[in-house]
Amino acid sequence: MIDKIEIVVRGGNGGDGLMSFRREKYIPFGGPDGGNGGNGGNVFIVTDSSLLDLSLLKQKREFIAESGHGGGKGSKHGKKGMDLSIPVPIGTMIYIRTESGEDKPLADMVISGEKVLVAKGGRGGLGNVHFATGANQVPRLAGKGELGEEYQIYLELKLVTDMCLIGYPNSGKSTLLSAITEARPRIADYPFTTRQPVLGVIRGSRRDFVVAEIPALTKGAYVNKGLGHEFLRHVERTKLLVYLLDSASPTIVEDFTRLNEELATYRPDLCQKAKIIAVNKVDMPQVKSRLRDMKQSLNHLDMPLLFISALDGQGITEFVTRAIEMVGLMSEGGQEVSPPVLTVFHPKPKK
Ligand SMILES: Nc1nc2c(ncn2[C@@H]2O[C@H](COP(=O)(O)OP(=O)(O)OP(=O)(O)O)[C@@H](O)[C@H]2O)c(=O)[nH]1
Ligand SMILES: [Mg+2]
Repeated sequence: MIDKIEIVVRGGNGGDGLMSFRREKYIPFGGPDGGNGGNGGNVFIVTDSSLLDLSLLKQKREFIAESGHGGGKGSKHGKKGMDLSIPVPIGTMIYIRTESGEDKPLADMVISGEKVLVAKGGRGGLGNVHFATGANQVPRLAGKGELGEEYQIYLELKLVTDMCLIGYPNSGKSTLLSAITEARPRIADYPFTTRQPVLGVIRGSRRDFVVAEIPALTKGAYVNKGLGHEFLRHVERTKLLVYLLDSASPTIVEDFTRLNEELATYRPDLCQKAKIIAVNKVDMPQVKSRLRDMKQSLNHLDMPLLFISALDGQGITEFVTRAIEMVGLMSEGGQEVSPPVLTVFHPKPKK
């Protein structure tokens, strides 16, 4: 998954104005008739809900809109250059690099079809028709088209999902994701099988729900140990955190507490999100005798608690129903963390 990328955007140059004079039979001094050049095309960034990451932009790092056409004879305006739209997934944050090398936030694209102007095309030059005055009826000059704006843009994706599956390595996140969605991540009994976030969709009757598996957290993920830290930012905009615990672990309550601490250290407000605990692998024979004790000790946490087996399907229907219900409640109740309000920044174009 490509979730960070740097690109260069350039508006099209303005077309040049034309210097020309009307020359026709029987009209000996026809006067100036050079038209204006067309404006250069603009570059926009547009959200496309069918995209999951920024990989579409990997091959081509420079995006240049079409230049305006030159002005024509007979005071004809040159054609405007075509605009260029760069598609990005929902959840993309746009930063623009200033001359001092700082990345300033420009927009946070959280709505489908949202469009932001990132580089304006240059204005077309004036044709010599515009320079005619009483004193100068034969203007031998015309305007050159302006250069389009050029910027270096940094794009960073922060997934916008309904729920994120988080947990320690091997807890069964990928198995659960493949049990509840059509996603088919790699499943294996060694740690860190999943090295990138994986998305899946639960098809609901009224709407679909996007589920992400976040690569496993380890102790110290927030200080960049293991893979977790790199991907914790994808948790920021989810509605529901699913803590997936391995029932075979002898320290299941501590597992939860440590996971929670890991998130809190990264960003304290993450702990305020709605949470559900799913205890996985309850099909394992050695777990069955411990289930009652486990239930009792986890009940103290006072949180929605479900016992499941992602492998044989036990408790999965209840889990999905409960999770969707919680996500639905949040969408209606407005508990959802609203996207940060960013100031729209319009730097001066490069000279
Ligand atoms: N018995 C049993 N095994 C399970 C269950 N869920 C997952 N497993 C097994 O646990 C191992 C790890 O499963 P994954 O789904 O890859 O776990 P993960 O959390 O995605 O692992 P990482 O991506 O490495 O963090 C695999 O061998 C699975 O077959 C379950 O409900 N019961
Ligand atoms: Mg996995």
